[in-house]
Amino acid sequence: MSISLNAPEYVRHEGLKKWVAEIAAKTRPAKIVWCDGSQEEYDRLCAEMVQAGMLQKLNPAKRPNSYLARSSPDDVARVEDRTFICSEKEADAGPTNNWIAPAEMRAKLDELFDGAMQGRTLYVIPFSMGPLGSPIAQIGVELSDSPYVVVNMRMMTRMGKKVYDVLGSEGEFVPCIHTVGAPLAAGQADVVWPCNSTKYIVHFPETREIWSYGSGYGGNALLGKKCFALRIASTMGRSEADGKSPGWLAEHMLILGVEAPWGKKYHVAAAFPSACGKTNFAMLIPPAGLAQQGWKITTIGDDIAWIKPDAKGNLRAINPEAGYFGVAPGTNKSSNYNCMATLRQDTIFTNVALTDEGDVWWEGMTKEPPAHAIDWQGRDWTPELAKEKGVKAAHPNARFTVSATMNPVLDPEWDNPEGVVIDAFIFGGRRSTTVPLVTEARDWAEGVYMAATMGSETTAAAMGQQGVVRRDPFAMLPFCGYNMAEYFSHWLELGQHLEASGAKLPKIFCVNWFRTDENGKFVWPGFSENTRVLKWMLGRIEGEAAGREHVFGITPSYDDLDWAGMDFSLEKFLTITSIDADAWRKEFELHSELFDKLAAGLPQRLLAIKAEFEARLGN
Ligand code: SAT
Ligand code: MN
Repeated sequence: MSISLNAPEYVRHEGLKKWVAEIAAKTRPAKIVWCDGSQEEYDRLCAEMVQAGMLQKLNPAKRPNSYLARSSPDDVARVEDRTFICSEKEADAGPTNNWIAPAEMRAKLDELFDGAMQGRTLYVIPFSMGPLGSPIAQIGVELSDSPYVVVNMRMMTRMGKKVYDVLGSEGEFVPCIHTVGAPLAAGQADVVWPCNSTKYIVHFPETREIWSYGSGYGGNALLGKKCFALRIASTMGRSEADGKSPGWLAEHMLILGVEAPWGKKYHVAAAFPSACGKTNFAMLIPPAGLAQQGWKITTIGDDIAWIKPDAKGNLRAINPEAGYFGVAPGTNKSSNYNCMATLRQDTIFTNVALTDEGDVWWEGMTKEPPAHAIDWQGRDWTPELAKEKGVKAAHPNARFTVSATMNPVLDPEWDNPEGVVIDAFIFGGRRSTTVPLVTEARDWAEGVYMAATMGSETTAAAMGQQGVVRRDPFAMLPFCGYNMAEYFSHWLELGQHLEASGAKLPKIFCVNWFRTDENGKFVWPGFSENTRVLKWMLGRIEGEAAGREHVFGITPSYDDLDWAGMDFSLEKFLTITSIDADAWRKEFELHSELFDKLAAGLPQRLLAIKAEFEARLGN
């Protein structure tokens, strides 16, 4: 029995309709719903999920129009070992991606998706990554059997009916197919968070397709985010590079605006691995000492940037997303005041704790924990239980989903289809040792080297062991859709291309907020105080701030940072800026390991830079 396609008449794209019909024939849902992105639709789906027990409405007096979702305990983060780049050639995926031959993967997907949506609704979710109609934006359509995905995509992307106007009858779109992989037999009761212990997150870069099976969580299921806006988009940006055009970049970067007291506005894009504070940095409030001078920071994006050179050779960036899917634990009024304000209403929380008042709570939200709460798995929780058994109220990767328009410091340019001109790039990892607070690269290529060799201690954003240092080039290790060695070339070539055309390239900086003392405590207070580092960077761009050269770049001396209103001793400063030669010798060995792994296609320029650094370090 074939089900009715039911396409609304405003959908004029025959190719799209044909594809939806094909996927429906394969997955056999009970019905098809074409999402229009309206408030009514959002409210209706939320109400249905409340009815089904998948969402809980929070106390409207405490948290208006907000909901709590609890995932299955084994579906709480991205699954990197189940993520595949299925390029025709294995070498094109490169040694840092999981690869399976496309034909083999297609056979597997055929089997998995056969009847996978039985008993469920197939939602057709049209979305634009980037402002509708922007020359940098791209369109996607996700077919999903999860209403949770629909409501999250509505906040995370420009989703709905208006996308069809841009798509027209022949426009290009990236097809994204998602199922939780839990078909329902007739009369079978649903579980609260359907998913499957088998998971596949699959990308076909040549045909620009995404297939996701078995998970309902975050980056595994909201396919506009990491799958499209990073893995597929990075391959698009690379493939558009030829002799004439340098192509473009899809990066794991926040974008912020900084207003300097001298009346100039700057834009900075910064890459940090997942759960290393991108959202906090993007919503920074300058500390009083600097705010008084007139420093102001506004948010353009908190996770992903698409960056394209304009006709003048300026790098222009847009935030392809329209909302934030941020880490809740650790967020509070002093770590991120603006974020707490953003989350006051209209938010979906996933895997946080529920208080007795019907509000949310997570570790680090308030100094005093509630005396009792329901934890992220629906069990009773008390501070005693936390103390005695180490039970967490919220999952460490608990998230909030909220629309960007709720952010009180949203930059007025955030939705500008032309994007904003980037003045500086920042790369940062989570390193308790070795890497100093801030380093300016002497030139573009040395900056690419620093970004390429970045290491970071792993976090709860991905399944697997936490706290181990792994190389995370450009914070893109899990997100680059093609060979990482070629990605380095792409960055180097883009710089060369722009330099040759006479454009002024953004400066590149490397930061580390996470150095610890002998007791394992963070030395640098971070958060607002990071504005001091930003101020130094912009001073460098203007040729106003001083710095001193060391082995692999330029760092500020104590007096080069503005300490207005902050008490931070020279001794502490030295702890977080010291460069230990032995530690760096070991660090360079780890760079070698990465370069050995990426040897096929690795730009020789990076090896030459490494040799120079090592020579400067001496033996
Ligand atoms: O799960 S997501 O990929 O959306 C979030 C993250 O890991 O950065
Ligand atoms: Mn991210």
